Amino acid sequence: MRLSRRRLLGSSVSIAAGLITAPFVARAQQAQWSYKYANNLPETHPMNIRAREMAAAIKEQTGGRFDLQIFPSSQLGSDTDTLSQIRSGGVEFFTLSGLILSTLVPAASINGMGFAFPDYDSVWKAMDGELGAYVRAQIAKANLIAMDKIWDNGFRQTTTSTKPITTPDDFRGMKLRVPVSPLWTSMFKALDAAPASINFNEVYSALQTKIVDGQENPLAIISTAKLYEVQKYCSLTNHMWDGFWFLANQRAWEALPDDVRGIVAANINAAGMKEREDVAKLNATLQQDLSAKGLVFNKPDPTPFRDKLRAAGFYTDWKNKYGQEAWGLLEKAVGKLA
Ligand code: X2X
Repeated sequence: MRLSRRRLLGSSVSIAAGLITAPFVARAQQAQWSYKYANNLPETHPMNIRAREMAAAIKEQTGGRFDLQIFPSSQLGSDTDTLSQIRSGGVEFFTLSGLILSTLVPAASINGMGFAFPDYDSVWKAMDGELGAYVRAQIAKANLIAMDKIWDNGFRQTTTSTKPITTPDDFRGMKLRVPVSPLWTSMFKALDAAPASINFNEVYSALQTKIVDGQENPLAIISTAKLYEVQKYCSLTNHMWDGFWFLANQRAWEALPDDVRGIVAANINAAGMKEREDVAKLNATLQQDLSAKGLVFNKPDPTPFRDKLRAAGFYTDWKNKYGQEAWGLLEKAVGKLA
């Protein structure tokens, strides 16, 4: 009786000890910070491939203290929804096109000015230089933190299910999906198209059901989001350069101790540099692959498109909207536009 009672006591003590130590051990192995990173691109896009590598490196370098959870393909909502969530702190990180961010920070669309950047060299010089610094300062005023290195989306090309774009006239009356952004709408209106603002998570089905005839995106997206399945023509219009600011919710960012914040920032910026290389390579080489998948390519002369925008007053209007300081920095990078 005594023995068994002691045994019973002993075992209940060890059970109790187990209950106390088990969660303690688990907590020691768990991250201290678990932050969500949302984006709108497929898992196969270099953005998500580099983000997964980056998350692993951050975990290792912080000794497991920081865990970055990646939510690709607009899993947490459309870009418009996610922009609200990063402002409220519902997500901690978000990569967003500067043009869409311009619904909150007007200056952030400036890199998308029609036919402004001739090549990647001029893009990186401007975005890693004075123009990018100007835009990041505007973003900070909206209580969002933009990492130093903008990630590449790329030079945008036009796809349609109806006909190739060879001259500006081909845009006339065309129902074209554009992202939710005043600059996009304004530019395609100036080209006499009929732009419809649709978030990216609805683009494939909008094309498939022919709610719109066409859309415009870099080749890396046309490929990884399989837009070639629901489009016939791809016209290499190169009409604007678009990039993704890697944004952090300010409160969540400032809650991190300096050492962790340093590790996270360094890895995000390094991953962004690798993503730039991957995307540029894809955008330069995917034409062959997409042709084999059935897309019919052509490359129009950009001059008449630019002339039409100029004649419509597009550049002068936007110069007035951005103001002399921002416009001056853009023209310093790309030459006179208006
Ligand atoms: O919505 C688009 O077209 C995309 C994926 O290119 C952007 O995020 C701007």
